[in-house]
Amino acid sequence: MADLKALAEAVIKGDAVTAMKMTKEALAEKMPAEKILNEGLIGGMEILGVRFKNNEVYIPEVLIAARAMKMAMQLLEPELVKAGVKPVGKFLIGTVQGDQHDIGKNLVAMMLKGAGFEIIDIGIDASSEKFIERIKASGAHLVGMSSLLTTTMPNMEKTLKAVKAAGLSAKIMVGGAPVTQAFADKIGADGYAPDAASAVDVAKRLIA
Ligand code: B1M
Repeated sequence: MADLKALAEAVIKGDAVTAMKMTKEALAEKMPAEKILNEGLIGGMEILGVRFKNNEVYIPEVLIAARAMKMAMQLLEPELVKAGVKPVGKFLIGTVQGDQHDIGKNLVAMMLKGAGFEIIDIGIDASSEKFIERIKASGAHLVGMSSLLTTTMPNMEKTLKAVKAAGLSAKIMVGGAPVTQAFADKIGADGYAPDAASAVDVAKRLIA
């Protein structure tokens, strides 16, 4: 019988080979893909998210774990599609116009993916028009904007206003090193998170 706790542990350790082997074994035993995803892969990322928040692990560990999860996910995805398992929600994320920093954004995207969200990553230097076009095309429920420069923070407000003016109902979350809760409140964002692990909590709250 597949041991999903051991699978979660392999994800936490970033041991992609073991995570893939265990995922294959669990699928061969006809264990439902959703159970493998929730208790094994997402279970591991959840534990890692708490450790990251508590500064018990750091960015490299999270990146390695996310890679292990991604590789095991590739095995699960066809089964999840067959079983009609829906993602927790669609989360569109990008770095705002004028800003090329994407390490934090990618980390947030990985943690959200680890929590079961479908991620639509529109990359860096994304204009308001690009956000709107891609929100419409994807039907995203949540939109995340990242900014690392004080000079690009105003583009968060610009994009947020443009999204609302376009009549889109997606909830908007902001983050990035210079962004604060006070700034998020000032521009009327629905949510703010200081780090990738908290971003998962905020996204889950906004989608609930
Ligand atoms: Co840039 N840079 N940079 N840079 N860079 C900073 C941000 C800076 C603070 C350095 C400094 O001066 N001390 C400074 C900004 C100053 C300011 O605005 N107040 C700065 C500058 C000035 C610049 C340039 C203008 C430099 C120049 O060319 N003169 C230029 C701008 C380019 C542009 O964007 N147009 C520039 C360029 C670059 C590189 C390309 C060289 C490179 C980026 C590579 C890349 O991202 N692919 C780079 C880097 C690496 C940095 C530093 C060193 C590191 C940023 C980083 O990746 N941190 C940074 C200095 C520093 O922070 N020590 C600096 C790690 C990352 C995991 O953290 O992104 O904060 P962070 O993400 C966190 C949280 O903020 C949060 O979760 C993440 C994980 O916990 N978070 C969210 C992020 N997005 C979120 C979204 C959410 C929720 C949470 O919801 C949607």
